[in-house]
Amino acid sequence: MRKIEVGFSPVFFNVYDSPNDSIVVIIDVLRATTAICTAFKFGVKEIIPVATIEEALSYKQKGYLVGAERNGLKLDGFDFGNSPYHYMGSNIKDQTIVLTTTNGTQAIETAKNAYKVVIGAFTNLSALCNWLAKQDKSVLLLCSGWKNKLNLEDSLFAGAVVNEITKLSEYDEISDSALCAKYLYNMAKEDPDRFLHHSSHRRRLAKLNLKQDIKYSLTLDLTDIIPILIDNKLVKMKI
Ligand code: 3SL
Repeated sequence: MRKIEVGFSPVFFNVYDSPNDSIVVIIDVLRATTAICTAFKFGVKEIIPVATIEEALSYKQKGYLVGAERNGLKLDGFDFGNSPYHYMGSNIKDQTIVLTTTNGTQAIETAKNAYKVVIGAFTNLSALCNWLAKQDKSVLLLCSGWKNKLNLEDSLFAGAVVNEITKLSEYDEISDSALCAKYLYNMAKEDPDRFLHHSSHRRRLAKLNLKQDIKYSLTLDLTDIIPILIDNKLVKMKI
């Protein structure tokens, strides 16, 4: 039985039937999952997501390249923050990067024992949906939210995925959470940027002068790479 569910924040993970038996899509469009997709587009070999700053620091001390963000800001002493623009340089090609972010890498940690964990962003939407629709598995769209609270942009992206995959394939059950996200997306799809105008994280990033990150993160289909978690490392899925 193939179902589609949306977890509007990581705290919903265990609420769903057998989440560890589903494909879990981690969503943090502003900005962690967009930054991850960007790093793969620019040739990173693998990304090791870690939940804590202490873990990130210990990798840094071992000589790894490390991205670290809290509350939207790059942490001092690390190589990158969480802007997709930090992951566009030739310095990341074929490298291993360690990454910790406020919410996105926590959501990955929550879901790490699922059947498959993949990364979703507007920048890989079509590739992700085409792949999901071909899998004989239930899908849990897990929004990273903000400190365990729902946020609008991740919910919107979850709705975009529900919208697409239900056009491409038949699912046995589309949960109320999935319908809710889809209805939200259908209200917003003509102008997602405008729809998100009053959202809390958009305002937070705008205050930090990160409007170009928002614009980039809402751009569709810049890459067909789907990052997948294998042995606690994100790598480029072989399709
Ligand atoms: O929460 C996260 O993981 C980040 O995406 C937050 S921020 O966009 O870097 O502020």
